[in-house]
Amino acid sequence: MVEKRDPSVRALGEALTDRAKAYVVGFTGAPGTGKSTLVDALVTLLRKLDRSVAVIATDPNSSFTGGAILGDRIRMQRHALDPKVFIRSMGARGHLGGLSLAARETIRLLGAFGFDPVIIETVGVGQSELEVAAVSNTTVVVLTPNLGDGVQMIKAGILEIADVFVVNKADLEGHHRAVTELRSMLSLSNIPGSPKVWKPPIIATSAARQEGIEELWAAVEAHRKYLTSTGRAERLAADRLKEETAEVAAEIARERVRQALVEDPALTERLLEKGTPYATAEEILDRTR
Ligand SMILES: Nc1nc2c(ncn2[C@@H]2O[C@H](COP(=O)(O)OP(=O)(O)OP(=O)(O)O)[C@@H](O)[C@H]2O)c(=O)[nH]1
Ligand SMILES: [Mg+2]
Repeated sequence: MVEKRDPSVRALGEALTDRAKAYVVGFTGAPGTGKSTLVDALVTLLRKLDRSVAVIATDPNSSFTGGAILGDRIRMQRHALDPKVFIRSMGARGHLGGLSLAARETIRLLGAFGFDPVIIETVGVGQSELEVAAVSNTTVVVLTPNLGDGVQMIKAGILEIADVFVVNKADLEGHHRAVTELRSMLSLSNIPGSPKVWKPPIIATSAARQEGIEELWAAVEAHRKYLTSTGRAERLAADRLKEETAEVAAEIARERVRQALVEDPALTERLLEKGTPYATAEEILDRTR
């Protein structure tokens, strides 16, 4: 229903606002770095801790099916029959603002249903890593030993969104060098950490061998504490609600404009005469509903 933007979702969401809110952990990184394997390993750990976990796997390049998503399903299949694990693949195409609107709504509902944390995995192409950071409380950026030429391989902007770095595939050659390179890069770009300033830790994992996963979860928990103790958590939540409001408003406005242009041929005629959209857009938005 959320994915179809079904109108009843609104009432459902509004009825559930008093319920628990999920902590959202986003995983992003280049294709094949091991995000799905890592999430699967983390789910295994969280189930040992008796937590209910939801996983949303998004693929910005597909609507509802796709190779990567099918792969995720298969990789996480050992949790598929566990009632305390919810796994959902969501395509991002077709939603205004990429994955954000439907994902935010889904996160809200999953939190109300008692899933905590909600984990989001996205392939790091285009804008998707920024989108995942926009809905996550803790953003985990996943890298691998074969960083290529190091610095150049790490896309601009990715350093800023990372709350935790994972260098996965620790079982592969070149792992130490990769960690060292990343560490020196971060020390160049970062102010030293303090209780007021979060310094993203670098966690070495081998998802395939279920190694380093406790350390990864400890880093996420530490970041969660940091957000709460500094008051950033509240500010972030407020900023996100404002941003979501803007997105919802845009969705409503777009729908109204489209409908007016279909229903009012005179309007379309004037629009075509003018040849530019601004005045007509304003005219429609200015109309009382
Ligand atoms: N050697 C090694 N291989 C790993 C490790 N973790 C994952 N892999 C392998 O890396 C490949 C990609 O893993 P995925 O988990 O699908 O990676 P992903 O980042 O989710 O990939 P996309 O969703 O396509 O972006 C698979 O063949 C995994 O088995 C690891 O710790 N060590
Ligand atoms: Mg994956």
